[in-house]
Amino acid sequence: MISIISSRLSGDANSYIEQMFRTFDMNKDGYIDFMEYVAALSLVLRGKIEQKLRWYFKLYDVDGNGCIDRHELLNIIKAVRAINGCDHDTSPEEFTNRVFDTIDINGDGELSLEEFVEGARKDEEFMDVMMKSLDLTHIMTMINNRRHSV
Ligand SMILES: [Ca+2]
Ligand SMILES: [Ca+2]
Ligand SMILES: [Ca+2]
Repeated sequence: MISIISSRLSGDANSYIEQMFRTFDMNKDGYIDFMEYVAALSLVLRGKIEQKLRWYFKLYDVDGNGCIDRHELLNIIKAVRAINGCDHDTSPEEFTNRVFDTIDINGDGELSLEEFVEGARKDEEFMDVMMKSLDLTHIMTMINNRRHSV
């Protein structure tokens, strides 16, 4: 099962998993230890929406400059779709553009933390994608897998 999922994953999805792994690896030693695993699980299972959104923001801001740009969001959307493997009416590009047009309030082409959190709250479809991006069944399997292969 795991190998089937892995073989379907694109490079986008793999780098997304890498990024997620790094976010969970809080002391940056290259391993997800038990406490980090538990912290990740409890955020995913019991975290409040606001907490999760802040965490997503950190995850999606790949270059860590404090903003999510169009390119970063597009990569995430592609990865989420690759991981969840379902069909959509809109392309990742169309979806990214729509989200940006809706939630980039000051129109500077980047999403600040405030814009991101507010936007996700107001935009049901975007929120849905965000919540799917932490779909445990796939993500935790992959992280667990990765954890043992390091
Ligand atoms: Ca660690
Ligand atoms: Ca960024
Ligand atoms: Ca903005």
